[in-house]
Amino acid sequence: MTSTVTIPAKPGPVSFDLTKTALIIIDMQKDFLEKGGFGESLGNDVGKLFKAVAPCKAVLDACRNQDDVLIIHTREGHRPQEVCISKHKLSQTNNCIGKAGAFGRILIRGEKGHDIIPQVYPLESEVVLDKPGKGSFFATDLELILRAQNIENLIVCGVTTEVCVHTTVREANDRGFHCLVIEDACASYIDEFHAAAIKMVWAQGGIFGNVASSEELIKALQA
Ligand code: TIU
Repeated sequence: MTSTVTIPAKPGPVSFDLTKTALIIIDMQKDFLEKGGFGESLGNDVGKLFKAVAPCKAVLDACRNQDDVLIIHTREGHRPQEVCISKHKLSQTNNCIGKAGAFGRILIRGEKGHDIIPQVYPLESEVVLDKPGKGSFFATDLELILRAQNIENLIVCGVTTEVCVHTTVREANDRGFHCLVIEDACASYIDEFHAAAIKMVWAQGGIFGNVASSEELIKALQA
């Protein structure tokens, strides 16, 4: 049985069979959204990301109402033993990974700062995917999960637009998954990067995928 929805999007509408669709929410972690975590340690104003929280929650709630949509939450982070961080990543991030922050050791699995913010906290039934890199496919079993569940389409939300969202969309596109990025459910510390990263997805006929607003998606799901 199919349950296909058509969603207005740039550069054109997309039709997704919801039984073959996953929502992937990228890295909505305290480490990126709260003061005293990884994002702030890199010199960013973490308040910039909060505008994505309500749209992300609205998309999550709408997808939770569709029994067919697989829901995946990702978390960027490293093992407590710090064995899966390259010297390069460490030095390029002010050597802050593993150091004490406001919510425990920065970007370390199991610490409070590594966990997802309460507004979009995963349910037991939802997949939580820990990843050591920016992309969600690198060094994870995401592709195995998607293939095993017959997923062809990804609805993508989260932070930050030009880093982990974009890397994931590029990885997914090369693997043949059709990405729909939800513009207002993503955010960046740097406004012009958000705008450019969003346009890069849908430009050139949709070179990496399509882009819709949370309202467009939710209306289509509720129709
Ligand atoms: N620094 C930055 O914008 N982002 C990251 O380091 N990771 C994610 O985007 N999740």
